[in-house]
Amino acid sequence: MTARRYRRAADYLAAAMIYLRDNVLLDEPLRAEHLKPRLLGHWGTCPGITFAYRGLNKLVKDSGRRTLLVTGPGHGAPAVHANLWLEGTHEVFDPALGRDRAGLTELVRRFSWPGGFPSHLSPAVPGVVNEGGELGYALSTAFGAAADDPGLLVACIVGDGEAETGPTAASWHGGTFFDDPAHGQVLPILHLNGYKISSPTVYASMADEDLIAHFRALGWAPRVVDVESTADPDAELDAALAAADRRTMVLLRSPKGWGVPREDAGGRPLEGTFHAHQVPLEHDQVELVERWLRSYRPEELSPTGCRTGTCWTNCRRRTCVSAGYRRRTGVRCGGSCRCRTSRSSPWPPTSPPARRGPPARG
Ligand SMILES: Cc1ncc(C[n+]2csc(CCOP(=O)(O)OP(=O)(O)O)c2C)c(N)n1
Ligand SMILES: [Mg+2]
Repeated sequence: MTARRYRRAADYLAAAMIYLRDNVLLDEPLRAEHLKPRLLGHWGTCPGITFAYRGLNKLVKDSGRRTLLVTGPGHGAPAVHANLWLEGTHEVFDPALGRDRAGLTELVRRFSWPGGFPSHLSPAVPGVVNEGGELGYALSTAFGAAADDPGLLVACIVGDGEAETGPTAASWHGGTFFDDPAHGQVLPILHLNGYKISSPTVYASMADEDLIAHFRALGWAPRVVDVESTADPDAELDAALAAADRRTMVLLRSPKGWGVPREDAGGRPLEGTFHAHQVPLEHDQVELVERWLRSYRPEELSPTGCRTGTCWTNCRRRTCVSAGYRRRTGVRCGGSCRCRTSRSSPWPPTSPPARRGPPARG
């Protein structure tokens, strides 16, 4: 499955989770009764999360590295569920979420539904160690997860709104202590989609060169991936992730709500604006919702044109799907214990850490 096709599947699933309780593969024309009665979710951050997630899964597959993802924008839970389903992690933990039509229907219905998945990420979701809902702690959680676990890569998506919180502003300094090989590697991905809830963000408003200078001063070596300024943004992300070392962070620019219609039926702009933050279209615009959902061509997402959903992940060219949930969720020792390897240096250290020089210019 190509990167774009994979993202198309994941983006479709995330949007379907927010909107649909029936007709989940659009086998028939969309009608109001197919929509959930209360539309509750956050679309705006989802396509960017999936963009990063797809790249990280390729990295896991290519490198075999145990990798944990800490998702700061936990309100983007539909994207994480979509990816967990596509890669097969969900079905490991819950056979009702198998990668077939029944599992897909269950996944879509369960989101934001009484007794189902909460609208935000929670520790009940496989691989999630950071509760969604209160922004600010993703990066410090990522450092905590990487501490004393030398083989672990902890990727951490930080929203540009979350990045304006005091806790996150302080957390960038965590890298100071993580040059120590006794620890895992933290790889921040600052998601610059331009907006928090309804106003622009400081970081997204800064020029690339100023952002790079700012984060270099904090000890990071930033790599910019701007999905709108390149023909193959997935390849650009793959290159950045493959070359990532302990100093690397990714500055990811993508439009808020990437993929939603440019404007609603009344001409209100959606894609790339704060209007895309939560539910971009309400019940009264069911025709536009259908057009949007069909733009992902759910009927074509299987290579054979079958409509069971299984081929989305079981096709032979699974180039971008994770090599297994244990690696993807950072699990070791069967998952139930958090055993410690012996440290290569004493803790707390008996002498102050060596001063870090500036990261190499890249
Ligand atoms: C501490 C805290 N303050 C406010 C909120 C309300 N809130 C929910 S989502 C959001 C915007 C987040 O923006 P950003 O981090 O840029 O995420 P994205 O744009 O990817 O949705 C805010 C302010 C919150 N969840 N936590
Ligand atoms: Mg944002």
